Amino acid sequence: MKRNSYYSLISILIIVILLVFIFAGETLGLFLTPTIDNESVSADENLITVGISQLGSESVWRSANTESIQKSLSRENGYFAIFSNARQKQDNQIKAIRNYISQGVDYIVFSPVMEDGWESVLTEAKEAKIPVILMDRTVNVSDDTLYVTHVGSDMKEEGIKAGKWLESYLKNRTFEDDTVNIVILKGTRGSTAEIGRSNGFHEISRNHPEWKILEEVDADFTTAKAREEMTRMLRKYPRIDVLISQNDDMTFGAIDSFRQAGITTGINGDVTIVSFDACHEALTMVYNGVINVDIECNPIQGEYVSEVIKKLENGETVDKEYFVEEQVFTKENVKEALEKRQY
Ligand code: GYE
Repeated sequence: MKRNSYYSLISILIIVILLVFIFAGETLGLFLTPTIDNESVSADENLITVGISQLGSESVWRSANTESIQKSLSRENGYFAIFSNARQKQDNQIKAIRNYISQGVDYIVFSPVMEDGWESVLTEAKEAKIPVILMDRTVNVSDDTLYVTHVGSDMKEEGIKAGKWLESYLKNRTFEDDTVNIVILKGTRGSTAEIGRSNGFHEISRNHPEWKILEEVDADFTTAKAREEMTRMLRKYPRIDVLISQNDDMTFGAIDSFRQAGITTGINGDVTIVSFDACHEALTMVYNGVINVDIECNPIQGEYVSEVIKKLENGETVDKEYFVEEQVFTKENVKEALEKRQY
């Protein structure tokens, strides 16, 4: 008898420990596999179930994008959203999407870390009749019926804007040997943001034989990687005139390296900086003249995604692509945007 109660006490303890572990794991997001709380779904069948696969949390932009989609697809707005973070790994995204398919969600919203490699998993979603909405970045697939729509930015246009700004800025400036030495910090290789911004910029740089692109290097959209790469490039190249940095987080890393090397940036500085995203911290630097120009990329895409879902729910047709609105910020026009910027 005594022995029995000893065993049941031990079993209860084990169960409690397991439960605490599972609960803590879920809360901290340690388990990648998203779970649907079936009870809550069936308790309110009017909720639209959406599986969201975010690609990571590499930048300020990304956090704002995550907040936007979570806010828009809230319970109050009629959604039951399940979220997973792929930590910049395509495999994790594929796993998350497969999970959503097997759990039979109503919609899948995902931000693909890179463009290639989605044919199989998207075919599985299509066969399961689950509409897929691409947010932020897009995919490269031969059959575009594998997704319903793409809500995001015109990344190529952003690259063109950067090139055009530089073109007019350099018009009345002279450089040693008449060449402008440029380095480019690129985002995650093969991602829409990297491809679009690079292609757009090159469309303009192609017309300028005097623009000498010393190096284009992948710094994965992160501050740490950019700091490392910029420090390396500063040792290698005696004179860098322009930095094109494909997001603000990388710009911050590069500025750290310039400062360490005693090099000034921005208006009247040694290096002209063209950045992308336009988050609050970077816009402050534009205002202070440390960054010359910031090409906005708008992460507030949740409302657009929600609108698309509501349309689909009503049986309406949707466009294949929705672009968010974006501007170009320099010291001259940044003040107002800076005051309003939430991220
Ligand atoms: O510019 C960068 C982020 O895909 C547009 O991804 C997005 C980019 C954004 O990490 O900061």
